Amino acid sequence: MIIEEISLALQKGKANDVKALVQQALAEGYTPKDILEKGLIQGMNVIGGKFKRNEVFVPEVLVAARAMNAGQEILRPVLVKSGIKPIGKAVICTVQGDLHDIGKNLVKMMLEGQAIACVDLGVDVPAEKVIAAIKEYEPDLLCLSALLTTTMIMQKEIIEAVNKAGLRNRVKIMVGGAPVTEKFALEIKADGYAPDAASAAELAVQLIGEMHV
Ligand code: B1M
Repeated sequence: MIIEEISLALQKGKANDVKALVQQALAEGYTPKDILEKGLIQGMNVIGGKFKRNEVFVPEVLVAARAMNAGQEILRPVLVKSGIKPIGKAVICTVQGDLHDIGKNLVKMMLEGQAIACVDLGVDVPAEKVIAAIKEYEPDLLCLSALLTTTMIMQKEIIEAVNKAGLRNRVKIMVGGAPVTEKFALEIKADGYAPDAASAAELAVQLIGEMHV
C-alpha cells in the first residue's frame, strides 16, 4: 500500500521518493490527513523508536527528518488554502536550546490551514526574540514548541518574560511538544496545551476567538 511505502521511504531518508509517493497518493485520492498521520508521522515514529533503542543514530534521524519536511512541503498547498482572509495572527517557534522543528512546522501548517497567518521565528529562539516579535507583529497567539525535557522549562521562562514585558494580556499562549503535558501547561500559566497539530489548530481558533470578544 502506498501509505506504507511513504513510511518506509521516510525511514530510509529517501526525500525524493517521499515527495513522489506523496504526490502519487494525493493523485490516487488519499486524504492529506491519512498521508500525514499514517505515512509521514508513522514513519517518523518508527525512526524515533529506533533512535531511542540506539538502533539508529543522529545522521539517520536527520535524513529521515529531511524526508519528512520534503513530504510536508508537497502537502502544504493542499492543506493551506490560499486567498482566504486570515482570522488572526500567530507567532510560532521552537524554544531556546531546542533544534527540533518537524512538529512546529506541522502545527504551523495546520494553523495556516485554519486561515491563521503565522510568523515563524524558527528554532532555538530565546525569550528576547519572542518579546521583540510580539511587539513587532502584535499576534493574537504565541505558540511555543519544545521537544526536550531540558528545554520545556524555556516555555515557562518565555511566559515569565512576556509577563515582565507587560505583554501578557495582549497575547494568548499555547504550548506543546512531546514531553509537554496539560498539567505542565497549567503550572506555567499557558492559556492552552495541545497534544498534536490537529488539536493545536482547533485550540488556536478557539483562543483567537477569545482574543476578539
Ligand atoms: Co531528537 N530527541 N535529539 N532529534 N528526536 C527526541 C525528541 C527524543 C525523544 C529521542 C529519544 O531519545 N527517544 C530525545 C529527547 C529525550 C527527552 O528530552 N525526553 C531526543 C534527543 C535526546 C535529542 C538530542 C539530545 C540527541 C543528541 O544529540 N544526543 C539532540 C538534541 C538537539 C537539540 O535540539 N538541541 C537531538 C537531535 C535530533 C535531530 C536533529 C537529529 C532530529 C531533529 C530534526 C528536526 O527536527 N529538524 C531529531 C529527531 C527527529 C527526534 C525524534 C526522533 C523525532 C521528533 C519528531 O520530529 N517527531 C524524537 C523521538 C520521538 O519523538 N519519537 C527525538 C515527529 C513530530 C511530528 O512529532 O515533534 O512530537 P513532535 O510534534 C507533534 C506533537 O508533539 C505536537 O504536534 C506535533 C504533530 O502532531 N506539537 C505541538 C509539537 N509542537 C507543538 C506545539 C504546540 C502544540 C502541539 O503548540 C504550540
